[in-house]
Amino acid sequence: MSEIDLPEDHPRYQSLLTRHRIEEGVENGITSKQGLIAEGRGEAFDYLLGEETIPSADEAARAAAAQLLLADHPVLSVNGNVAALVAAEIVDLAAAVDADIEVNLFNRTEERMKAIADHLREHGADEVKGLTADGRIPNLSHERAKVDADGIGAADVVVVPLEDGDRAEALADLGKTEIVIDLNPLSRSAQTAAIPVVDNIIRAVPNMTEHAVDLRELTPAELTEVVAAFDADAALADAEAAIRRGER
Ligand code: PTJ
Repeated sequence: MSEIDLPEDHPRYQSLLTRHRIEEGVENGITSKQGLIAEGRGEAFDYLLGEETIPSADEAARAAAAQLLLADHPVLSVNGNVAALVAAEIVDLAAAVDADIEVNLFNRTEERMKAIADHLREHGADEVKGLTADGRIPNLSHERAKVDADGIGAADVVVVPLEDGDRAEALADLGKTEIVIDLNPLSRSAQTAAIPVVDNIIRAVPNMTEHAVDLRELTPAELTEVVAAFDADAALADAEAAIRRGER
């Protein structure tokens, strides 16, 4: 039995586990109520994708891992849904690619910032950025624009999972290379990303870590080839086609 009292081979196990973690996130002051709505939207896409990592999403995860290994200063951005769903997995990915972890919220309150930072530390994070908030993303309303100057402010590559389109666009406008994890291939965030990973975050993050471990021995030139071989438009079109076919 698992953390939700269901056998792991239950056909709806992943989806029920995800709901359970999000509910718990709301109860613990980590996830916003809007996060429940975002989760429902994601689930619908995941259902149509067969609740599995399609091959083009796996290629995207591999390119994302290569991009993170090439980065000078990669940062993984964490919101209330990400913290509730994959706190330990984010810590593992950060260790595998030597990235910073930064809390960056759409509905920012000091209480949630602190609850999420504590939750990440409980799951093994040494340092959690985002609370200093001495940097700003231009062209975004005040609260949502707050970043750490030596975190997302100084990053060259940022992983932005489950992000709203405005902020994804504003970060891309700053010239940062964006890796977006979003189950909706039509979302502005996915469309803005250099590397869109159209997959459930609970599969995508551990998958990126596995790829990073496999790619670690490659030279920078070889890693650059992995990134260059990835075609974002083709990956988005493939995910949309898979969703429209809805084959399960
Ligand atoms: O914690 P905060 O305050 O920063 O708020 C975070 C939310 C998620 C509420 C906020 O960023 C938001 O409203 O996001 P949106 O605009 O609803 O977009 C969320 C996107 O994530 C949608 O395109 C969903 O399809 C997608 N999504 C939801 N759950 C998952 C997901 N993608 C991957 N894995 C999921 N589990």
